[in-house]
Amino acid sequence: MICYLGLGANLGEREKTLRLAIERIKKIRGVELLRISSFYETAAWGVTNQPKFINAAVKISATLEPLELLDELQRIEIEFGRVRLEHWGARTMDIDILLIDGVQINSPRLTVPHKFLYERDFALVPLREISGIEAELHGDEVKKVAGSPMDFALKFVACVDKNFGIGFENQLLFKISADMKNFRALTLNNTVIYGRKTLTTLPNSKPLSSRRNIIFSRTLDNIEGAEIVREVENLWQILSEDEKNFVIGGGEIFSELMPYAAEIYLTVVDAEKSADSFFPCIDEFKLISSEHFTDFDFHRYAKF
Ligand code: A4P
Ligand code: MG
Repeated sequence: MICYLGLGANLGEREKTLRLAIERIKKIRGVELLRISSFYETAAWGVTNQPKFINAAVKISATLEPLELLDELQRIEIEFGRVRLEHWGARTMDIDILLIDGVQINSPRLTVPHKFLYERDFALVPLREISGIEAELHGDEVKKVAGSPMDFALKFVACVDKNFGIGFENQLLFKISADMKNFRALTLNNTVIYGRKTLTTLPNSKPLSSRRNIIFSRTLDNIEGAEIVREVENLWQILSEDEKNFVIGGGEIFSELMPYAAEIYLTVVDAEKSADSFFPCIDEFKLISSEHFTDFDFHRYAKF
């Protein structure tokens, strides 16, 4: 089922809490995180003498039953130390199920759509951003603020075969000079983000020159010419919105960061190869331009 969740926090480090909660939602078994909204600062609705909230929405695909999903989300709320003292009161983290595509529920524990969804701009504004769902707003105070991973506009670059294969036994499938030129032109003087295994596929197994290199590794502590991150959350702490941030592989890093991608530059080679790592599904993206060459195509996609 396709499902939209609303997240809100008005105590503590609100943006950081939201980012961590989104990562936790991504890790629920049977849940795939599909997209994330911007972050919005909103005046408290209901009980109004409390601090402002940061609100956001996410779109997920879930194989769980709705009540199982609610259990998982409530577990996350508890993990984040939410103490429920007062109905509609201040909280470190609140996660509501806003909508489930094609589903209506009216049970003691769960009402879907959420019973106040259409009355609250703090839920509707982020929901509209990621769903294309139209809804009338009420003029509540909802202001876009920095802090969402989407602010970094991650751009993915990959070269794939017809089946979206990208590599085999830690080697790239293709070395096409026009594609390598294109990659260089895109990434030069910008930031490249990749996994430790991808490092071994680079020239001399060294970080790329004339670029800021950020490498995901749980084991290495120090790589000359690169910065190391262990967790996705660390990435948001060191990236800059003023730089162009390219994610360049491999398969695991693409999957891990896919919900946060804004754009994709894909070279699709007219061939079928044996592969053991693949580019993830791009259903959340629309094709915005294509260039055709004899043996391959350059495609550019953006989130729609
Ligand atoms: N429940 C029923 N339907 C749902 C659903 N669709 N999603 C039940 C999640 N839970 C649902 O909610 C109480 C019970 O609702 C849950 O145990 C679940 O079984 P809660 O979140 O535990 O308690 P609550 O949050 O105090 O009550 P409620 O009615 O859920 O409050 P809301 O609607 O979550 O509102 N202002 C701004 N600007 N931004 C906010 O995020 N949030 C609230 C809380 C108030 N004002 C706000 C914000
Ligand atoms: Mg709630």
